[in-house]
Amino acid sequence: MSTRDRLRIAMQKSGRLTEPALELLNRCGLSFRQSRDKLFCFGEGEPVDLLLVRDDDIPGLIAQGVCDLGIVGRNVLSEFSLGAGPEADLAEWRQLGFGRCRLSIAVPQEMAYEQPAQLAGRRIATSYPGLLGQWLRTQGIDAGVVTLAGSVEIAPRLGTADAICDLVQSGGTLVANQLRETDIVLESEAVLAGPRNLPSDERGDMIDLLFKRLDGVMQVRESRLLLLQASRGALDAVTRLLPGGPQPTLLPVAGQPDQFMLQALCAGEVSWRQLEEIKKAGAREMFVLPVEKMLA
Ligand code: PRT
Ligand code: ZN
Repeated sequence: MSTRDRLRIAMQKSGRLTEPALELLNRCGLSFRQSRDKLFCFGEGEPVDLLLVRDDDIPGLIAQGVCDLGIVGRNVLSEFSLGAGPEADLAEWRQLGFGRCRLSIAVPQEMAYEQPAQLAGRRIATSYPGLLGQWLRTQGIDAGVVTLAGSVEIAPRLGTADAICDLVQSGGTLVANQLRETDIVLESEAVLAGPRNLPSDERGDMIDLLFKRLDGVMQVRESRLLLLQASRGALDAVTRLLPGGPQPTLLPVAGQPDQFMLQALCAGEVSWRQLEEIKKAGAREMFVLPVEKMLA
């Protein structure tokens, strides 16, 4: 196989998305040789390699065809797509459930802010001029956009802006800078990005396989398998209390014709309280197990 027969995925070299992205790829059965501080990681087993770069470079590397896919925040991907021409047609192929944050407008705490219209004629500092500009247009607001590469949150105190548009997670940074979040411009999380038209060769097959594994991993990530025993008479009451998920499976218990083993896939955590309720309805021998893999 020549190098380009192998799939190449771009991901952040060192930052918030690095650990969870690697963990997710590992869960998809991909492992890599070479230490993480190197630029390139060679895939062992499957023909999938990693390119470790700054997150801001990831959409461009996909658009240029240097990488087939990339793991990047929606904020970075959308900002790139707004700035790039139509020839760079990138798609968000999967949402990955980590790196969650929001791109928000924030104003000084003392400002009597009630609605976006009050931003008209003001200067808003941001590292996301494309996304902010788009939001301002949809709101019909004419405001000044001050583009900064970093430290956006101190702009109002420095007097270089009246408000900011920046990423927020816990909100701690805003509070520390006497700012208040007012409007959400974009909800973000890490996504698997790629060209809208995926290759149809061996790399395309590998992408298909990766998507299927990812779907399995994402589906079971929060899932729990609930196992319990109940008598025939209690089955209805017990089943009614089961938290979500598809129909449970019933198995007979050898030598006890009135007893059943019930197995149910639950979409999320099963709490102690839920278990206690199900037990009250007649269940015994209850187990809650994490689900590691699933292939539909
Ligand atoms: O070196 P490189 O360019 O690759 O890294 P980077 O510094 O640009 O990125 P990094 O690692 O900080 O973030 C990577 C991605 O993580 C972002 O593009 C987002 O998609 C996502 N993410 C999730 C966040 C946050 N949460 C986050 N809280 N990115 C940045 N922040 C910053 C934010 O800019 C602000 O300064 O954290 C501060 C706010 O956090 P709270 O918790 O105080 O609200
Ligand atoms: Zn960056």
